Amino acid sequence: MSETEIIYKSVCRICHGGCGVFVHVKDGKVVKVKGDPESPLNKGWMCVKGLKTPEIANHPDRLTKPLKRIGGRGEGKWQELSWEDALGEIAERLAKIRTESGTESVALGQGTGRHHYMHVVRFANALGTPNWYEPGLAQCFIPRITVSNLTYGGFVVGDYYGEVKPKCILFWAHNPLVTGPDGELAISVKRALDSGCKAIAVDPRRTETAKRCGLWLQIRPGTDAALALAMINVIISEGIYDKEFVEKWTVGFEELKAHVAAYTPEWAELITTVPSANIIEAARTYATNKPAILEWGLGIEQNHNSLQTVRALAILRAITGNIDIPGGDIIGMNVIKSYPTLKDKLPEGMGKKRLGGDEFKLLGGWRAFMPSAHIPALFKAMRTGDPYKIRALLIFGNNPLTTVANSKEVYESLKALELLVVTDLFMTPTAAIADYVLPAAFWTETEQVIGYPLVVENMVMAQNKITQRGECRQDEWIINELSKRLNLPGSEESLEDVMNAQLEPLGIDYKTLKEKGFIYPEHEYRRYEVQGFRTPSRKVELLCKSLQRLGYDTLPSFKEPPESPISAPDLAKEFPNILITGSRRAEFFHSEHRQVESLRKLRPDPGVELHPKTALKNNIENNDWVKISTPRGSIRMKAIVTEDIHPDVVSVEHGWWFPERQGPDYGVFESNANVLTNNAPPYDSAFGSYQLRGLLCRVEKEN
Ligand SMILES: Nc1nc2c(c(=O)[nH]1)N[C@H]1C(S)=C(S)[C@@H](COP(=O)(O)OP(=O)(O)OC[C@H]3O[C@@H](n4cnc5c(=O)[nH]c(N)nc54)[C@H](O)[C@@H]3O)O[C@H]1N2
Ligand SMILES: Nc1nc2c(c(=O)[nH]1)N[C@H]1C(S)=C(S)[C@@H](COP(=O)(O)OP(=O)(O)OC[C@H]3O[C@@H](n4cnc5c(=O)[nH]c(N)nc54)[C@H](O)[C@@H]3O)O[C@H]1N2
Ligand code: SF4
Ligand SMILES: [Mo]
Repeated sequence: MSETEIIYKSVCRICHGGCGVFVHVKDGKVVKVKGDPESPLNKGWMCVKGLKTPEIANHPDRLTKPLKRIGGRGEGKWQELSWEDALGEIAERLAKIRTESGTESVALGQGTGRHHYMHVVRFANALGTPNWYEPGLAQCFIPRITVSNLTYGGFVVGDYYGEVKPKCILFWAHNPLVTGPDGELAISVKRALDSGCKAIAVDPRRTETAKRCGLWLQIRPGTDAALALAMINVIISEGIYDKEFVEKWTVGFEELKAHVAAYTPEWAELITTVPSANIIEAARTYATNKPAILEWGLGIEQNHNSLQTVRALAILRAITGNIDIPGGDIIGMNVIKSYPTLKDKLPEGMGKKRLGGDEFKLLGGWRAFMPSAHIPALFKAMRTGDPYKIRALLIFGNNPLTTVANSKEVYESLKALELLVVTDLFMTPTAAIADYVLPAAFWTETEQVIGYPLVVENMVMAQNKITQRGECRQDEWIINELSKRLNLPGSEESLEDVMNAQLEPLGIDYKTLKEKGFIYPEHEYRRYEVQGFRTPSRKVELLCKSLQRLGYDTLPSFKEPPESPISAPDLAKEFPNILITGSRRAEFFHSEHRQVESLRKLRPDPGVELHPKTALKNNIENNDWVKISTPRGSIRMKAIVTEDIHPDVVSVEHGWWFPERQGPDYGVFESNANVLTNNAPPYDSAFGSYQLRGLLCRVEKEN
């Protein structure tokens, strides 16, 4: 007999999200989701992916049982086994490797900020390995978080939620109308733009967001530091900075002023291709329309100068006095306790063994926000055993064959492992070459405390376990079960214990939070007036002495991208266009959702955007299949010829593979952006960021 429909309150987590939702369940299955009009964030709105929750949750291709490889690696022969057997065997093999080669020879991998993110870090510490990675980090968010901490003593996000609305938004390498939420939701940004605030976009593409902006600075990729320095120059030389804030609350202004004197808009025009008149207009608009939000995105981090690029942008906010004011960029209140990552459990001396940690101090050194391994060093150690062999890798929600630079080398690295365990929702090209594949729970099947907006945790929400699919388990459970079998510290604490500990400062437990749905304390603006900024000088550090102590420049500067028409003119004869990769699309999250029919229908084929000038030169027409090549390799995609892109730039989507094709590779090398990208040096000197944007490429019509 069919049950009646039950409606639960929860929070969608297909992306970094925080959309409050109602989940309709019938006969144990999600049948519908709807936005919750009472959620302070989305007020009833949901994006196209979120609305497809039932199709994803109930997808016939979901993994539902633990699998063990029985044929050769990648042969596609699997045996189903019980959790008990799978976890027992994996634990036994891990114990053996740890005893023989030390725990540093076991690595952990994960993807972008999903529910289990901090639990994987906790697992690494409890296990005693310094080697965990995430394909974002150096290329995504760690520069922004670290620089915010160094400069202002806390991470900032745009204040869309208070009574005062922004008068100006500067969207820098960020397209939140498609990619939100990273600290904002697409809908909050849309509302702010609808209210008529001024808006500026810095992007080589005229994105959905840039189309809503009065001013679009069409920048040459990888040159953002030059543009930001020139805007600082204009704001200081025209005296339109916030004098009172600068005098009272910053250090290093005179040094900054002298430093940027040479960085004129004319200087920057030659580097960035943005006309100097537009640079001046952008600087004036941003500095004189207060409060203003500076929305920064990924394009400023996927290059070899990420530290100083991000620093230059951080300084723009401070000299215009937009920090922690209503309608500006606010500093997070972190209303919950930080996740108990057991960092004191990492054995002494292990930090020193972290691959790449010595060289990239702000990624893997002791001053790093969340120390992790440098991906090129880690994958090299899998392949070559230099400086020591990585023998095992446990992956929780990551498809590195699609999301780590230089896919072919990633493949060689993974194949060289003795033990590869992948936990995922679906069989992927990465999972297909694993030894064990474990079925993960989807968001409607998990419990979690969510601090939102990301990193600053001003609001707190509960995600609710509503359904159960097959034998799927949430990653935290899998980690806890392995921890118990390995007798690791912390294994006596359940996930609920951990969540309750996080909620302590709010005086509630997880069960109560679930009933309430969310807690949204009012933001306390300008707390620095009482307690100062959480930096060594208690002020905003325009000049950052902590960086000097680590051997990095205290003031930002520009560096020409290493593979550009200017720095590599000979290579540019063969590869005349500038490549950017990974601009997001609304219907997919990274390499996910290609098997979700209704979403795939919206985007059946991988796309490459190019300018009509490039198309004409190469005899390419809209919708033609084209070959895109770099010195690393070639891929194929369908041409999207558009005026909405810098004439020299070619933009390829990332994350493409074809679940409908045969395993083990599912066509993963055919249209995968990371066949083109480079994981070789030079890297950013502090974070080790490699370049996913601003490389050289060539496009040709396919025969
Ligand atoms: N739908 C969807 N949403 C997502 C994701 C997804 O996969 N799908 N991924 C999530 C994740 S993990 C992240 S990190 C965020 C990323 O979100 P965003 O930061 O908004 O990132 P992108 O769309 O990757 O890039 C933003 C813009 O940077 C531009 N760009 C490229 N190179 C440069 C450059 O050198 N300089 C400048 N100024 N601009 C440049 C691109 O043209 C693009 O329009 O999105 C998150 N949200
Ligand atoms: N060329 C290029 N490469 C990029 C980028 C770019 O712009 N250009 N962007 C980079 C950035 S910013 C990021 S953050 C990374 C993102 O990279 P990843 O987060 O690694 O993204 P995916 O490759 O989609 O891997 C996610 C896998 O996790 C699975 N999954 C989803 N939810 C869960 C869950 O709850 N548990 C488990 N166990 N699995 C789950 C999905 O099915 C999917 O197979 O990509 C990076 N790679
Ligand atoms: S924006 Fe993110 S959280 Fe909101 S509905 Fe879409 S996928 Fe879900
Ligand atoms: Mo990311």
